[in-house]
Amino acid sequence: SSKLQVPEALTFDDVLLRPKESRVEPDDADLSSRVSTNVEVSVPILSAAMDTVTESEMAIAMARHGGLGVLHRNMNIDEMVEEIERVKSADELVIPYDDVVTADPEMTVREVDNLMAHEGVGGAPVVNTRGEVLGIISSTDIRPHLEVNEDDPVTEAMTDEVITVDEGVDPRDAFDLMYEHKIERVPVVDDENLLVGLVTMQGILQRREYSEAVRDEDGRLRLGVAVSPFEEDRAAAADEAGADVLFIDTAHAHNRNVIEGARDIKESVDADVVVGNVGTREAAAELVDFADGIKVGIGPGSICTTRVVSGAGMPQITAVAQVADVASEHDVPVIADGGIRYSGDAIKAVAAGADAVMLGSYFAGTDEAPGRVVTMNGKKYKQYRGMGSVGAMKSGDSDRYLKEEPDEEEDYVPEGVEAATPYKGTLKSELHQLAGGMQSGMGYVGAETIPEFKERSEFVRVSSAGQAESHAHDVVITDEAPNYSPD
Ligand code: RVP
Repeated sequence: SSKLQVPEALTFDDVLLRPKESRVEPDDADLSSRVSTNVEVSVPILSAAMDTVTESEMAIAMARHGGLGVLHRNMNIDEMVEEIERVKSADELVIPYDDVVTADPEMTVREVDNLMAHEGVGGAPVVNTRGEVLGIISSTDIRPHLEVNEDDPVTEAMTDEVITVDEGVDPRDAFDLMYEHKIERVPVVDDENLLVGLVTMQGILQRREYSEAVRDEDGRLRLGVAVSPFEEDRAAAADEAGADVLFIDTAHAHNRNVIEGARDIKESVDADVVVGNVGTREAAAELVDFADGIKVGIGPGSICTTRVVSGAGMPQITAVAQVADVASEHDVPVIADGGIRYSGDAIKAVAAGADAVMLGSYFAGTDEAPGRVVTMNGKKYKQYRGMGSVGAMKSGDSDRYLKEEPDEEEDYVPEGVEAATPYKGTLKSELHQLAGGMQSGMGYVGAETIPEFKERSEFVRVSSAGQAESHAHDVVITDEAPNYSPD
């Protein structure tokens, strides 16, 4: 029967990169790539749109370290807008007027001191009710050894010859000015000397520290935001709030209604629109003419039970390769989403044709992921759950899996589980291992850039004996490695 002439589909453990002659040292391998038509990243890595993985804290850390966080959508639209604004304003050079802590000239030194301590700032412009800058006060002006009395008006203690900069200041000029005058903060004023914002040395230094950071044209951190194909108002609000990429977030995007919804959204927003998930050539062919990126993964996720529950899915290396065959002809970026356990899996996904990879479980155990650390049997864990699990569906939108909210808990048909993942410390060190392993892979293949690597890499097929040989074997591991744990 033709039903039994079945094509083979492969996943990460079925293949290895064929080593090739190389002049590339891993440190010199350049991981920069793009996640969508207009959004470039320094490392081709995204954190998953899951409520135990990406909220603003994760998105800020991902963008600062060169990748991209994708905000989940198990929150209402107002919360989403706040989260987006948190990311977009995190590294803003000029703190906008509304966010600047200012002192009132009527206040006493003590009151200003308390205010600054309470707000966690080291200084404040003193402005009158018109918003005019009268002076600037810093905690060093009111140290106890100085000759100021706590009950004196703040105008006695402040510096009244204030160095200010004009609106639209070049950050470098502000830095030079602060350096030259040994000052920590400079008010930004308009032509009537009214305060419009504040530039701080701390903000400038922070920006220098994150040289790999992924930023928009205005220097703000970039982020992605997951939206449903059926909620145009959410998409519009995310776009308006400054989302750089909208991720049309479904478990099966090769669906007429999803494609129509995604198209409508694409036509109405400025942000790039990535559509997913898919896992076949035909699905990719439907998306290439309007999507800014295609996300691949039907069932590979660590917490995903789609393949077992529904009997449908596509092993991830084959899924990525098939989609990339079509997408590359139309110059549409491909993101491999799910199933990545090790850095080697991530670079194999790129070899199969992905421009970037998305991970959930790998990051769920870090400090920046939502949720707290719990201890079980003396080991530390963090919660990690599928967005199609009962718990996640109950606490938010269940339409990722195109299901109606049932009346009774036992009526849910979940396609994900609720789990715990080992606690891992900072995102920075996890990303360092992941990116470092990917660079190693590029070194073995002799490719200096991601496009070159995609071109040059070749797979060999691995038997189960070969697979066993790949892992640590015939030994008892005595010390934990930062990038490997057998499972
Ligand atoms: P992983 O990195 O293997 O943990 O996989 C994360 C991916 O799994 C997500 O980006 C998403 O595509 C998918 N996912 C999320 N929830 C579920 C589910 O409940 N089935 N699957």
